Amino acid sequence: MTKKALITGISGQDGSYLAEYLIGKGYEVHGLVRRHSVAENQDFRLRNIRDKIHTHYGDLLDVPSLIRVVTEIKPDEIYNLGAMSHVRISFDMPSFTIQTNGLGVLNLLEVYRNFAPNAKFYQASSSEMFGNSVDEDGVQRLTTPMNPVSPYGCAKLLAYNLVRHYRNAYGLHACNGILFNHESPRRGSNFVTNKVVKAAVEIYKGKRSKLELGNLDSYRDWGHSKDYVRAMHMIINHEKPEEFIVSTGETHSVRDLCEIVFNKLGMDYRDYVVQNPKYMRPEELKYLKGDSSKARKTLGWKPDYTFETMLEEMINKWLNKID
Ligand code: F7E
Repeated sequence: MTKKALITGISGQDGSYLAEYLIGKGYEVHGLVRRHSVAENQDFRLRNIRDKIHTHYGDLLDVPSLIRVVTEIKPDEIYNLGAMSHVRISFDMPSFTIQTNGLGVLNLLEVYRNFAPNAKFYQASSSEMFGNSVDEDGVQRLTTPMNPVSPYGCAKLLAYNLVRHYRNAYGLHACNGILFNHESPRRGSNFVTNKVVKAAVEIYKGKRSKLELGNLDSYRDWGHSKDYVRAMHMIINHEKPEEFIVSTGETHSVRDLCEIVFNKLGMDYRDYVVQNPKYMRPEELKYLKGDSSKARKTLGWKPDYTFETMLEEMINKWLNKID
């Protein structure tokens, strides 16, 4: 029988890649979308698969919409990717962030437990939950304490714990993927990778002369979204619902990122990049490097992209897009 998947956040970077991946695996794919005043902006990442998926209006904070969608679809797998996903903006909108990323998950778990308890549930947990905790060997792993440093991280930690609690209390197949940063040509252009790549290409094409950034000395473990949505499907279909870290195990500073991207276009980032305090965070997560050995050993997952091949794909997208 055809399996049915429900993806909240289907119009985002991960949602759109996951939908494509599941279609390729023969799933009937449904997605929850929020109403947007510019209808074209609602599903532009889904333009290649619009006629292959089913979208439903709803919101994680609108319980009746969740009940309607879950009872109508009767999903076999629920992927909760819907969130306010921008860490710096979470300082500007702390209440909305806590509601959507924390209470919204509770709402979905309640609807899942009451209306589709035989389904499997995947929660998009985040390395932002670790905050500035790092083990002595310079790595975050499943046993590393979680001390979030942003409203976003605090809300994600609440959701992570709720998922574990619902699994233990009600015997549900609910699991967490703790994903480190993951990027692609579909990444929003206010996240640092795509912001740097887009600006570098614009500078290269003579469209602008400066790039304003915040902290250049924070380190991130950056993978590719396409590799990470494959991991989501493996995690939810693992025989036991558990926690898994998904990461490359490599870390780079924002400065390294600038150097590599500008170099690939034959330029020196120091001639163009300036700092603007506007992009700094009240509390910064300084360093991420994840240990994904459990996912690699237990699930057989490994990334196909390297940091460099991912950046090349992103550069080529902007080179083709900008005249
Ligand atoms: O920042 C620094 C910034 O906004 C990365 C989300 O997917 O990954 C993502 O969160 C680093 C930070 O991602 C600018 O301070 C410097 O240290 O690309 P980002 P993020 O905050 O790490 C986690 C795992 C998630 O779960 C989130 O949903 O880059 N940085 N200058 C800057 N960042 C931005 N955005 N803009 C700058 O101008």
